Amino acid sequence: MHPTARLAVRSSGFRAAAGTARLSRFQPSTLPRVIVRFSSSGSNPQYEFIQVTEPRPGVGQITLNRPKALNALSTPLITELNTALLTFQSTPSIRAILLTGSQKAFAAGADIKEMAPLTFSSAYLNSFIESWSNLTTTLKKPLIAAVSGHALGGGCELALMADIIYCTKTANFGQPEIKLGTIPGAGGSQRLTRAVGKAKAMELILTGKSFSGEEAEQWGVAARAFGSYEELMEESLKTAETIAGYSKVAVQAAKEVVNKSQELGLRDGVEFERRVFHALFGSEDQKEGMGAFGEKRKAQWKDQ
Ligand code: CO8
Repeated sequence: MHPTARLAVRSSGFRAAAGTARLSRFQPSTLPRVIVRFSSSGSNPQYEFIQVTEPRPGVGQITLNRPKALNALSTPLITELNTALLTFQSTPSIRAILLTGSQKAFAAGADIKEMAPLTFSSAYLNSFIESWSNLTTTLKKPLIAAVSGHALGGGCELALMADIIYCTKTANFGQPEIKLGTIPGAGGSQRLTRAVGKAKAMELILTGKSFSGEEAEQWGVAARAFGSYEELMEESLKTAETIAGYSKVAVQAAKEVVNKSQELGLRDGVEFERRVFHALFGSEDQKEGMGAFGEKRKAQWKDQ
């Protein structure tokens, strides 16, 4: 195990048991199974390919940490990522999550060396990469991807699964699978197309050409692009902290309604939004938020 990568989750509030209980849904079944190690007390997961920290109050950070392979997304790495996300999801003190890589690479794609020998029947029968989607379907807390350097193939797709992408202007996004004789397999053809429109997505996916962080911001793939890596990380943390400072109930509802816009037609989407909006009048935090405004004081969220 890489010595610097073995970083236990810091928060004493982390409940590995909760993660373990739900782990089975996250186990990719295709390639060698990874048993995520737990500390001797049995409470804190130990990771080899990611680092997990709590850099700000309420903010959980996952840093992809496979530097020699530019954070190529192997099955063991994805297994650890899913475990860490589940742990954050079930940890009450975590209210927003930041996912990042290194300055050089967010992730240079799915692990080509792992995929090279796969056969159709094993990929198909074992639902290869299906577990990647758990990230989007199970995670209710907001996820910010801070992208510097390469975000290619599966790396670009992983970033696109986040709720917000921040990047450096020089970040290198792309779906180069066509150059490898294959196509995006973790949602790239769908999410990139929704983000940039059919013409641009078709050009990018058919040519495998990269696009910069600056372009990602201009095209609406990234919310913001920054001039330096340091600025990217600082602003990403600030945004995560801002979100972590709001009512959990409202934040989860906001994420849910925005995500529905990607699946529903406008009329159904607006109807869904109104239903959730009405429901929030039943929350204590709506009373607290509007009451605090009237009393000119800071709201004290109860997450109720
Ligand atoms: N998989 C495995 N290893 C990789 C990958 C990768 N995707 N990318 C880089 N590496 C490894 C290299 O093999 C090299 O290892 P070694 O030193 O042992 O030879 C090391 O990382 C450093 O790489 P380079 O020497 O190539 O570094 P450079 O700075 O010269 O180049 C690049 C950086 C441009 C990023 C280059 O490494 C590259 O082109 N990488 C491949 C990018 C790519 O094609 N990504 C798409 C992969 S396919 C994919 O993601 C399909 C997604 C399908 C759904 C998800 C399924 C899980």
